[in-house]
Amino acid sequence: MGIIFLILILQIIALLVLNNDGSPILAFSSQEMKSYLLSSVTVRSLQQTIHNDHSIIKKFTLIADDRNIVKISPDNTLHPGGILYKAMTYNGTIPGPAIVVNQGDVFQITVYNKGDLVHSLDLHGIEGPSHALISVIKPGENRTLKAKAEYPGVFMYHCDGDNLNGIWDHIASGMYGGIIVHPKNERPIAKEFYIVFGEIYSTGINSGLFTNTSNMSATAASVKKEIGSFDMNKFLANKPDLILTNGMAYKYMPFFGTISKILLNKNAEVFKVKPGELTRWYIVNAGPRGYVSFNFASDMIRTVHYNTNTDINPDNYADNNSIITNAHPLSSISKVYEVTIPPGSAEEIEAIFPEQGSYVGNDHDIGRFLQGAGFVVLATDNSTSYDHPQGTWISR
Ligand SMILES: [Cu+2]
Repeated sequence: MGIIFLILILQIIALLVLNNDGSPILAFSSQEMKSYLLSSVTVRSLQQTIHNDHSIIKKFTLIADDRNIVKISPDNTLHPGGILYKAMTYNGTIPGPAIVVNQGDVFQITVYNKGDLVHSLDLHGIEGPSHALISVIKPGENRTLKAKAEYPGVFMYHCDGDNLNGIWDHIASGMYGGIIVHPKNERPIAKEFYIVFGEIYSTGINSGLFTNTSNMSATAASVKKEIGSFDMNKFLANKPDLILTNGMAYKYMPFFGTISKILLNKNAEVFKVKPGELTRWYIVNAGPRGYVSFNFASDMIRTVHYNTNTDINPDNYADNNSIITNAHPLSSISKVYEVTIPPGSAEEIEAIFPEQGSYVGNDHDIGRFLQGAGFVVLATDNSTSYDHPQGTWISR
């Protein structure tokens, strides 16, 4: 009894740590609500429906909005004063929350549109428009989709604008996130993290690095705070200003340089792991245009792909279990240095950081790295199970 109580308290502490403002909160399923009943932070959006046949539907809520001003670069040497952007968001943050289900779960997502524009939802990893898409939600309205999580892995979700009209700026302005489907045949326990890359094309950034507006010699004091919004010309030219990691460039990168330092983020959080422990990273590339050449500097990685071969008699689709019974992890035995993640795609990656020290998860397109696409991983014996940066913890 004492141990159960202790575990409950630890879970609640982890939950509270992860759910203050500013960064993505996790979408909690109704099943997890049972464990976290004492937390008032997330209970509001959690519901559970038990049907006559005892099946449970997990319910998630997303609030679409297009009026949030977010900080997409901290005040640093490259962008004195920092950079603000008029974002479009699910649940108020870039990215939206990680939606976490188990393979075989039936779940539903209700999207409330609290914004001024038409929004929508497009779930990757789900088959059939009636399950994967909500194409139009007018301001003030809400719509719900229901789906079954057949395929394990990590996938992107995003806004399609008004039935694809505006999909470009709705994604580029932040309406995206990841859906994680834990496999029935689970991989070994690992410390897990949620990371989403995304590009920014802003009208508020006129002269590249070392400035945030038009003044090349800008200082934090002299810079005029200009709130940017989506820049169609930069988007068409494929010239992003920044590459965000979980909603901000340089969010987890304190500096470049040892002898000659470039300050990137004096408040940077870093990812902590124990040397030798198995870690698992759910990495989404929201794009909307560029590829991510992902690697951990000074470590090797292993990608996890699942056997989703459904080359079976379509008649078997009536039988819930027959579709995926042969699903099992096909993790490649071999390790690689780098993996390409196309826009709109995602990868489940495992890594063991063999010795103490700093590692850097990054996009090896170095131009994009300079624009913010990196994060520091610190391997230290002082790491614990619940010391994730805010919003990067994955629920079970
Ligand atoms: Cu939208």
